[in-house]
Amino acid sequence: MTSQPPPSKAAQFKRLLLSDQVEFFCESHNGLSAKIVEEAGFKGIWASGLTIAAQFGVRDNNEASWTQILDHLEFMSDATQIPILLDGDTGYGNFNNMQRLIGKLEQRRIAAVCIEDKCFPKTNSFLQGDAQPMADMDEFCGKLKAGKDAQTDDDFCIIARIEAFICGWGLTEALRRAEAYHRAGADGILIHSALATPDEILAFKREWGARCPVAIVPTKYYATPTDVFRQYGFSLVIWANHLLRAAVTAMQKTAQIVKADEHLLSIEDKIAPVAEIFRLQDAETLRQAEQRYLPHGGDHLTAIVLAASRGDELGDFTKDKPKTMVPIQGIPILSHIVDAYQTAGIKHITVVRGYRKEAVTLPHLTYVDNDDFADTGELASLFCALRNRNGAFHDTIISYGDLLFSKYIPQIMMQEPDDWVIVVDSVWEGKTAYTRLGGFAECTAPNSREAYHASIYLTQLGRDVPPAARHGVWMGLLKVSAGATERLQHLLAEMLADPANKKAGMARLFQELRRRDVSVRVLYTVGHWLDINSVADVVQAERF
Ligand code: SPV
Ligand code: MG
Repeated sequence: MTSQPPPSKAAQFKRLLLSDQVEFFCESHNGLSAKIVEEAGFKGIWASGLTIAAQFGVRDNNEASWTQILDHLEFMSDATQIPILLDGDTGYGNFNNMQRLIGKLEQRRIAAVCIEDKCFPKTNSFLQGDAQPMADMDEFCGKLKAGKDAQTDDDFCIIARIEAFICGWGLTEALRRAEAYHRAGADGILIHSALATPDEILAFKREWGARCPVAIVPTKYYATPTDVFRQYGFSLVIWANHLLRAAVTAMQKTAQIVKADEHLLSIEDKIAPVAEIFRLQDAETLRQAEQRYLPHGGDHLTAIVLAASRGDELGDFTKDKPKTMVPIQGIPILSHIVDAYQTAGIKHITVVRGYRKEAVTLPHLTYVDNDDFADTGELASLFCALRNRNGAFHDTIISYGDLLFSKYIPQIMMQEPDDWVIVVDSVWEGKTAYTRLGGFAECTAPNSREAYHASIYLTQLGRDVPPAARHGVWMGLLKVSAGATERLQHLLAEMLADPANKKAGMARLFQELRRRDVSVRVLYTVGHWLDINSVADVVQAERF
């Protein structure tokens, strides 16, 4: 079943405008306040000319250019999913400017615009309103028509705002204009009043009836009970400037206190914590995207090297140090491993030590000790590393301390989004050096040219996979996503509670994952690794 895309912002707005109940829009003046309005549960935003001008520090007299307003609106629109009704002043010019405006608003997913019948540059309605000239009615009708003709989305709405009461004209003029604007194609009327009582807007609504939806801005008649607006059948109530005014009071108080105190103690617990700002900015989504798209970011990647065992098979090589410290080409195996991880962008590397732990002292690594190494196995060492982890879980690569591999191996593993990823070498027969074998792997498909493009998964892993089922050899590296690393820790705790698993190796983990139907993604490779298990391997490794 395909899910329906959410309705466009314009469609949402139109639905609200035409709904048979009163709807409430709240002012916002930038991306942050728009988000706050949305989170508060409002279904729509009033992009107020007054408050946008004020947050710029300029007057509500078209001092900010219309393109500056547009740029600003884009932030508000990007930050929210609910429709925005722009207070478009007088349309920033004549019919031609209005047409360009509509095009630009639609591009920015602004749902609707309200234009008022005054002259450019306009003045705020509460500043000597009755001294303000009104626009010529016919010219304003032309502007509305031009706007409606310019819109490409049928749902885009144009609200005609009548300033007849503001400019000292009466009800008759208001109704005459409402009728003309309605005929010119306006989707709704905004009737404005600067009185402290709702008398004018109620008189208007009584006469106008339900010929088209009516919006109001109760800034001055704020004491009127909302039920009155409901009873009169208004469509839209706009709280037009209250967030900016709240912010101004809070900012003034805070600035005065900090200036006087010269310290932050009296305000710190009265203001939003920085974490709240990050939340509003959605820093978390970026963090997750960085994990996905910045393979060299490093900070979110970790590696665990299982290096607790002696490596008896190397004889004298490991008398006074564990296998991971045996030198190859002049430096310990562990240095090669660290080098490969660091080149792949993995900065945090944890090494599980056991045998002759004092000999494992390379710098800039985190060490965790499995002092019970002689009587426990790889899973116990891995559990030690996870349990002693510092802080959050990260994408993690787990590998052995005696394994040489090329840096491209961890790189390709980290790029795979799957929770569990292993690398399988499909060409192993005849290579004696690979005899210890992390285990034979049977996969959902053998390695082939097609396998390169397909998603292949592990079906079983171990030494006892029948020869006919073997698609390759597990190289001894496992990538586990951050979320799965947390699950892995719980799984190991569960498994190790069973004494039978005390000495269990990694193959046992894969059996358990299979039993639980956990998919393990397989990446095929050919070569690029070496498992040091004999003196002969040490010699061969000199050429690796
Ligand atoms: C605005 O919010 O900018 C308005 C409403 O236009 S008013 O300030 O009341 O004119
Ligand atoms: Mg305005």
